[in-house]
Amino acid sequence: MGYRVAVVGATGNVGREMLNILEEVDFPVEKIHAIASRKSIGVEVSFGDQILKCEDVEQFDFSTVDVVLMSVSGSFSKEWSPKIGAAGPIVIDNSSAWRMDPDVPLVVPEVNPDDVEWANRKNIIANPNCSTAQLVVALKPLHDRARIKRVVVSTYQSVSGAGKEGMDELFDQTKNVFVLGATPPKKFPKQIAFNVIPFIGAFQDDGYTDEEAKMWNETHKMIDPAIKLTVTCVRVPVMVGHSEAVNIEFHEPLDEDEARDILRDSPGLIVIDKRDDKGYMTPKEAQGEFPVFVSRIRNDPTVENGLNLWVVADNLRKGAALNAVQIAELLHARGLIRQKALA
Ligand code: 2RA
Repeated sequence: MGYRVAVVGATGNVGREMLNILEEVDFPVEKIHAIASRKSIGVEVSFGDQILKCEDVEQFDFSTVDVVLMSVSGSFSKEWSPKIGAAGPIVIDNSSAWRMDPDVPLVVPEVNPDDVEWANRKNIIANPNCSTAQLVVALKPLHDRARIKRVVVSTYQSVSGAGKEGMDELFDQTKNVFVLGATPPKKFPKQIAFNVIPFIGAFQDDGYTDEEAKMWNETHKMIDPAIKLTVTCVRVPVMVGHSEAVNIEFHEPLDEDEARDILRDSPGLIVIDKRDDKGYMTPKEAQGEFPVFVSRIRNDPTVENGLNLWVVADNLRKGAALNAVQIAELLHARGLIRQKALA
């Protein structure tokens, strides 16, 4: 016996990964539904050996399931998550719609697992933005030891963060550069093939982008509002895997050796940090993996108690689908999913 689970947005990059990971981690599933918008009704997606046909979100009776994993736009989630939550199941939402709602916990299980305890306020739990998820897994254990004063991050975000259209655009432009000349940008504001774009999301009045603001707002909600964090988010021509160059200043002394030991002992992290060609991680190597990888751990001698890190993860996994499934596992472990399903 297991839970009745629905994945909404099952045909997208992250929705498909949610189905893959539910199966890979052996989450106790009694019945699984792939849900999508009307235009995708009948589209087939796989769940292990099973082929699921997508069902129409408008027609689906959400009171018949226990857990709903959502990978949809913010506007869709704003409309649907409260309705679904009110129908009974707990909603784990991957959009930005609910992350900063004071009545919705924003959770990375390695960082703030106890926040799932108050998820019943709206029956919604938010998944952070991909670039925040991998960052906080690395920051939290260091903050617990030496209290972070300030963080400066530069991201190197893969095109899969912008969905399948982003991946198609990189693929097509790269091919076309050799045969026809590059095709004009559609999904991204400028050519992404053989280029980098220092802009993700939308500009705010202060000159930062909303992608950048998400990183400090979400870090404050999950770890500590006293952490000063500044960031530049950059799109790079990588298919999957976000990387981050992270400079941290602590209140208390913490050197690279102790930081390496702390990170090695922390959940969800793998330290790959040797000073040779195999001693650091790249996004290509992180693709398809569960952990967050930390490399290039170095003292920063230009500030008191400074440290530099290189943090890499699969943005579709830890940055999205895996984190959502880990939240479901956490709810299961704490008995917070409707128990009648397991009776
Ligand atoms: C991106 N962070 O990489 C976004 C996806 N959530 O575009």
